[in-house]
Amino acid sequence: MTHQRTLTTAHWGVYEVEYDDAGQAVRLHPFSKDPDPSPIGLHMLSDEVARLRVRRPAVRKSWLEHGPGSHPERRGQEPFVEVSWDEALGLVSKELARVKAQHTNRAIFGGSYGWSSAGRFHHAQSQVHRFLNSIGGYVRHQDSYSLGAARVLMPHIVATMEELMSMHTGWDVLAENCKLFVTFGGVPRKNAQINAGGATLHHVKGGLYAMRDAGVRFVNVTPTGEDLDTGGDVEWLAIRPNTDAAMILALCHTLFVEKLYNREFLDRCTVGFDKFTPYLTGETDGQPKDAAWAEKITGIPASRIVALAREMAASRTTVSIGWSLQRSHHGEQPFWALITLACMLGQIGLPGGGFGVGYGPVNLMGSAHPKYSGPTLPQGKNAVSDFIPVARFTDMLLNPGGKVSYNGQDLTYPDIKLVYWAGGNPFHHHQDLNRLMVAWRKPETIIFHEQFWTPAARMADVVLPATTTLERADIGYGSREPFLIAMKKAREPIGEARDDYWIFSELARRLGQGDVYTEGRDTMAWLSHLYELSREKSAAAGVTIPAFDAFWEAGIAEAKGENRDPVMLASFRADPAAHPLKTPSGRIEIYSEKIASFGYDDCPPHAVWLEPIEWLGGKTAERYPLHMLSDQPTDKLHSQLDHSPHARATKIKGRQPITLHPDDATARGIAAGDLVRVFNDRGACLAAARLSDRIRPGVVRLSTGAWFDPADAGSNRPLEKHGNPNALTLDIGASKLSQGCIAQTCLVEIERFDGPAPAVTAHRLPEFRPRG
Ligand SMILES: Nc1nc2c(c(=O)[nH]1)N[C@H]1C(S)=C(S)[C@@H](COP(=O)(O)OP(=O)(O)OC[C@H]3O[C@@H](n4cnc5c(=O)[nH]c(N)nc54)[C@H](O)[C@@H]3O)O[C@H]1N2
Ligand SMILES: Nc1nc2c(c(=O)[nH]1)N[C@H]1C(S)=C(S)[C@@H](COP(=O)(O)OP(=O)(O)OC[C@H]3O[C@@H](n4cnc5c(=O)[nH]c(N)nc54)[C@H](O)[C@@H]3O)O[C@H]1N2
Ligand SMILES: [Mo]
Repeated sequence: MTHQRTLTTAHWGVYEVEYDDAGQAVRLHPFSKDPDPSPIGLHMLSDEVARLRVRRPAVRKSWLEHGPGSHPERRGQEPFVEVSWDEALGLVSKELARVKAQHTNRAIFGGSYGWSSAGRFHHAQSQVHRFLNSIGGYVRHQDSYSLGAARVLMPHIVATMEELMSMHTGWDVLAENCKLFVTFGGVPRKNAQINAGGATLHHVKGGLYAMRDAGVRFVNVTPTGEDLDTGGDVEWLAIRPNTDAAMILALCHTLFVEKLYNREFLDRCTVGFDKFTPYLTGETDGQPKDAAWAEKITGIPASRIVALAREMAASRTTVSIGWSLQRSHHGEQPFWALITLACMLGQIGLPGGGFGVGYGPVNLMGSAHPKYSGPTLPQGKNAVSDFIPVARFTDMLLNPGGKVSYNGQDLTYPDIKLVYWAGGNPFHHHQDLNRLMVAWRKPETIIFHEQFWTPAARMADVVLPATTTLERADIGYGSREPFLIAMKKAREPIGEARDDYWIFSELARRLGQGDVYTEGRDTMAWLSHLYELSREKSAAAGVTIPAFDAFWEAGIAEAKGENRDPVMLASFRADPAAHPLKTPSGRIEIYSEKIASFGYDDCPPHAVWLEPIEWLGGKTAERYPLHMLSDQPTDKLHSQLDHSPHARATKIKGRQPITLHPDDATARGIAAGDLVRVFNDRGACLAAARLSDRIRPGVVRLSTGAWFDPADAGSNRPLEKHGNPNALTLDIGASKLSQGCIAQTCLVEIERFDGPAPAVTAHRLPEFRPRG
């Protein structure tokens, strides 16, 4: 007997759920329509994944016995006591009411950053924000770890990152028209497994291979030659990390002195070029930003930089940049320099020419499917105006009342007493986790909703068990994906897990705001309501989707409509007056008067090269001579599913592999598979050596995602046992403009670890104690 399969959606793809005769979901299969499905989620139903579920509401022992604020230094080390839902909801609602009454809603941090799961209604971050708004507001965050620097810079000079991401020229147009594709930071297909809300058809492999078949030439500027696979030849320029701005400026310099730039485009579509050139030529500081200068900084031969500039000017060229480049100190600069270079080439708005701000980071960019907006849960109004740039979380906890510059404003850090998190893992995403562990002792109460006993959940006071996408009904939608997915509930929740929506509804009810939060709808009523709102908006944008009942019955819907803007910024190029940008001048700003008015020494009004605080050309490299890149993991999304069989199979001796050049390994007596200690002044972690000659000597790569596993959570700077790079990274802002995270600016040293290796304990359950 065969059974009807249902579909489910994760950020990394759609899966088909197989059922047995008893109607139990037993297996997941790749989505049959997807040309390049991702294996990340195939084990989501497995026992190994279920083993680490949070099964019952749990409260840290001292907090339960002695109340909020008791022994915060014991977070992460003390046992939990499991309690009933009724008791847990009573404790949480009473504590929220106490903090509101004693300290106001300005003492509640609900920034709650994180990717949560796919599914538009149960999106945990939206749910927690809607809930906290319904009870009087919370201190929020702005921007993301993904795009701290670029998200703040780009609207000043071109357009918001959201707009730019959704208007990238499609892979089909690139294959037909582009002749030379130059990328800074590769086009990593491992990253394009993901699209926020759910990739449905993975098109990056097909896109790149079609470009190769059409004869496009590829140049990849990156410290790791492993991040671009076209199935054919790629020229790899192994640049020193964090020096791309210097290389791009030198490309601009060659175009300028050889008069290879497009004056007509600059005059018509940009402002400020003539205020930038005195810096480029060295008139302002005595240093021409020429190829010889850039060679010393970047390690790329001057002759190759000069020749590349000529090749770019002579052919239809797209220049692309990965997001990791702006997750670095002064990370605004490579982006601004790239836009400046693209303006000088003058091919913006032409098919196959211009720029991309990330082909590769996610599946969205390069999609030829129509643009329309999907269902979103309204979050209501926040009565609290305080916010922080997202990556300044530790600074906020450590410095209440302290000041921080941000995008032309002076912000004051609020005094946080209660932290509420649903759908994120700060002990994954934040930098310098040893510093965060100290700051984490400051709040009186930390509440988490979690599916799994993650490192962050273990560090909380109250943990409420949340369902997974397989245990609830929802709608799958990813930007510029062709399909909407009816995510049918595939199985009953494990343990006593409840939907975030149910938890917040109950809390809102206890706090007298039940109707405000639920508007009287249950899950299915919300799904059809949000879907129908999205259908109306789509129709206005010329995209048709079927009515909700037909969609739910069929299990899938295709969004039909035209791809109206197949070439990025084509209408702007054709007539900038009729299609102005939202910048102050309406044009691309090579020089920004607005940013000039902020007067920031670390983000001047045009693209520049500024030395990062740590890099291979600086002083710290004498002690820590290896630049550590912490890129996104191939086998999972951030920390999600780190314990699944798929991700565990990539570990060596249970640790995260760190990639080193064989010369760097030999110099340190390290062989492939050896355990190593990676360290700097901020911390140390264990990892396992993986050797590759596809990495620039002096650079190492330790992907993120291994669950943070400090040997002794109570001590300062404990040894991290599992291979989590954020035990080592630096926690300062990219600049006063953006305050973005700078995970990619980090020097380390490595040695072979010969001692008895401490066991990895990250995937063990915490200790539970009966009450009393
Ligand atoms: N060193 C270094 N650090 C980095 C980066 C880097 O490049 N280098 N990258 C940064 C970037 S770009 C990002 S985006 C961040 C990512 O950081 P996060 O988004 O915080 O990481 P995730 O592991 O995706 O965390 C999501 C959490 O939500 C939980 N969850 C999933 N679904 C639900 C749900 O329905 N309800 C509830 N209550 N919980 C749920 C998951 O179990 C998981 O613990 O990391 C950043 N950190
Ligand atoms: N499988 C998987 N895919 C993901 C994610 C995941 O966790 N897992 N996370 C998603 C998220 S939230 C985001 S924000 C995106 C992030 O997308 P990106 O920021 O683009 O991804 P990274 O993997 O950090 O880096 C990509 C490449 O940039 C190179 N690189 C690093 N530093 C430099 C530099 O200074 N110069 C140059 N030229 N190259 C450099 C690295 O070697 C790496 O190969 O990925 C998304 N995709
Ligand atoms: Mo991200």
